[in-house]
Amino acid sequence: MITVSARPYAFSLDPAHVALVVIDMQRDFIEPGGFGAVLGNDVSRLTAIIPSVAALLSLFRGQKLPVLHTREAHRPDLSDCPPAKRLRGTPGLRIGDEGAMGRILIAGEPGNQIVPELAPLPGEMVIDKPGKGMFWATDLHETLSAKGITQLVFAGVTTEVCVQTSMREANDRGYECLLIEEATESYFPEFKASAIEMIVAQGGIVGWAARLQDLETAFA
Ligand code: TIU
Repeated sequence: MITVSARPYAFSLDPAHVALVVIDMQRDFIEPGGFGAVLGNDVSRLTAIIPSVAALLSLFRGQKLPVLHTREAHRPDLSDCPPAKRLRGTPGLRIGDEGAMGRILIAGEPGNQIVPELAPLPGEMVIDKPGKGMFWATDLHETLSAKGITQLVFAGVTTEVCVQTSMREANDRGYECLLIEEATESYFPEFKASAIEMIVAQGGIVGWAARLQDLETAFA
């Protein structure tokens, strides 16, 4: 076991049963012209965490620990996109519409690719998920269970939407979850801060949070 300084208390990381999960670091959320932008967000905040996520990926790859990437992605025929999701709000473009990086949030389109700096390596898991949470309508729990993975270290975007939803889903399925603070971001800084506090409150009701440096120190 490796002890990681964390909140609300130290995280006992088990290298034999841990995986890194990088949530939705796809161009749709990180670059102008994608889903994040058409929802009215300034996407530049999210670009800033790419070096921290890259450092976290290097740490796991260097230790030969498993890595999982997710993408929020819908089928081209939109059969996995509920109208309640597609018709929500008044965005300039909706899911499935043609945007600056191809069809918005559709699997296989340029905007749906993970940013090149964080591209998955051969052998790393890549899960397309139609929901905000990574277990909804995916076979991920079976995949992780088959590999004996019981702990998940989280990074990615956005903190209070897909990251927190995925952490909550994972927590209910019995995984121990650790969020790396510099490797996650929100379009709204106050939401990021609040989401982290919600996760670690009440003795870690959803999980733990740690600084990247604390994880690097623990592995050194
Ligand atoms: N809009 C927003 O903050 N997030 C999403 O729509 N998806 C993810 O968080 N990936």
